Amino acid sequence: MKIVDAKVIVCCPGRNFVTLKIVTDDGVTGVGDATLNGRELAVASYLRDHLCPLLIGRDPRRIEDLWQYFYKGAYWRRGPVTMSAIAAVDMALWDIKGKHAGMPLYQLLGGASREHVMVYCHATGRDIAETLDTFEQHRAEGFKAIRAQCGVPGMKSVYGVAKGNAAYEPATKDWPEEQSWSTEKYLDFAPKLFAAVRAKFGFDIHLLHDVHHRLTPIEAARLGKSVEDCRLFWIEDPTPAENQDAFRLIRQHTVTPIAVGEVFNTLWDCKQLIEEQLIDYIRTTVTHAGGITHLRRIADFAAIYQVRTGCHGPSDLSPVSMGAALHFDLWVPNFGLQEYMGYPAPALEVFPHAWTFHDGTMHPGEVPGHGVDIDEALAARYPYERAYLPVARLEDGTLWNW
Ligand code: EZ4
Ligand code: CO
Repeated sequence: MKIVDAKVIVCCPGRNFVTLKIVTDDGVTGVGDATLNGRELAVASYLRDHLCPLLIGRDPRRIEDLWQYFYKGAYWRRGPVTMSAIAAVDMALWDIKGKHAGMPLYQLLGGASREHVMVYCHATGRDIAETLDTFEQHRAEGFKAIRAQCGVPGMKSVYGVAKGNAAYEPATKDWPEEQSWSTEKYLDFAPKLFAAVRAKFGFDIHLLHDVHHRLTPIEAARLGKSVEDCRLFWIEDPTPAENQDAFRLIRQHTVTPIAVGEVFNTLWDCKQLIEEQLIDYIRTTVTHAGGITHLRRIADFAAIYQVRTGCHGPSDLSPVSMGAALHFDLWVPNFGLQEYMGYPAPALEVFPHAWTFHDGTMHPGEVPGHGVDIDEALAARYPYERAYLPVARLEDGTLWNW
């Protein structure tokens, strides 16, 4: 059995996605997601120019060996571009293996550990009243866990707040948006938002919040400590995580659970955070952290330290990634929660999928492989459009962490 074709499809059905499609000599195909928001073409080139030529003629069943070949064999290891490209190969090969076996991917991993996968969505608004309204809408849709983000008085634009009635989407066409940030205004306001959610909805629903790397460790400690009574499911990315030591300081001060890792690419990015139990949920994804093969290694390591998974599930990972994530989630013994932001309607048409949503939970379906495909003819009708994530500056113009 041999790989006879490996092609990269870049399309923009509402937003940009990079998809790898691998074809075998017996006509079986597999797809993988390689989308890296705002840097899509770098991964497309890594695949097209460097990995795809090496795939031709290889045995698609040797998933582990191909993973090692592309990771160790490149000499240059890690990084989001490399690991997203390796992930796409890995995801496509697991898809092919599932089709050959006639089994859904979760069965190959060891079978279901639960009946379905709890997912969380986003409530967003320009002020507290609006955020409470969207929180209520999502609760009515059945969600059991909801993330709350809100405009902050005195700040023009804030991470996680949608413009108008559109779903929240951070990337903007052509040029990065510049946002401003005031830690003082945010820290004064955020506890009021959580208190308002608890006052209106009580404690019978999971409440989450994303700080999006904006605080220093001591500021993050103060936030966590000041909202303990609101019993958040987690606060996410309270401070940048390049320096994993930083989380020791936060941990000394607060029992508010912490989720980190959506920008991580390998186990090495989260090793200390997990080993020292400095976090409660690891947010690495099947796309940005090297595919099923590497993500399950991270999860197994995390399990030893009672750290659970909380995979990032933004609209900027394609429905292919969502499918692979849901198979992983259904199997992984130390599952915590899966993010589900949803997709623009054209994206759901371009990527026919077996996964389903019901009453705040999702299921990957029973189709062999990961159950997501790409309609290439339809994808061709949505060509790539250059887009960037925003940048953040302090009020005096200093560049800050977005
Ligand atoms: O900013 O996916 O928790 N979710 C997030 C996302 C990220 C985007 C970046 O591409 O932090 O909204
Ligand atoms: Co986040």
